[in-house]
Amino acid sequence: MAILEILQYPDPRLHLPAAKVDKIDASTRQLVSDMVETMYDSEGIGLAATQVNVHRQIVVIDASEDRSGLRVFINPEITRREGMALNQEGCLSVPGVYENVERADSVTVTALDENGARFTLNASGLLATCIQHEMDHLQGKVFVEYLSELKLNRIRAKLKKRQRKAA
Ligand code: QAP
Ligand code: CO
Repeated sequence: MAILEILQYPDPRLHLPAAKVDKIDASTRQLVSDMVETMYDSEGIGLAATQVNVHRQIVVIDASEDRSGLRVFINPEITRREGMALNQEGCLSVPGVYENVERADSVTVTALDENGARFTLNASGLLATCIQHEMDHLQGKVFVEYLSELKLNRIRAKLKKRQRKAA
């Protein structure tokens, strides 16, 4: 087990697209378990492999209150989207920034689990939001890129200032 380093926006590696996983083997399962540990350690509800600089289609999510709802999605695909909802989002790669994003209110997703078994899940609310947010990461998209240029520039300036202070 290991805590992995999470790329921080605007790291250009956050924009690399993730390739499909073609074989789920011991090293895939090791990565999944490290991602789970990293997500829980940083008190996140979701983490995409892109954020730990692994450009493969793997997402881990636990959107439950009591950290009992862990789900692993390998090669996820959304097969149904319904309704629209505006919800506040955050991101472990953009710490301290929380903004409203409009997304589908409910989705159906099909994916493989860490044992290679295919499953289909109907999700709504926070879980649906999180699935869409994490799947965006696999395509190289970060949630702040849905915001206006004005807001995005303010966020970039804030993050730069913070990175200067940390250095
Ligand atoms: C994505 O994000 C998400 O700024 C997962 O200081 C979030 O786990 C989808 C976090 C909300 C839908 C709704 C963010 C932790 C965690 C921070 C996260 C922070 C510490 C973000
Ligand atoms: Co994120």
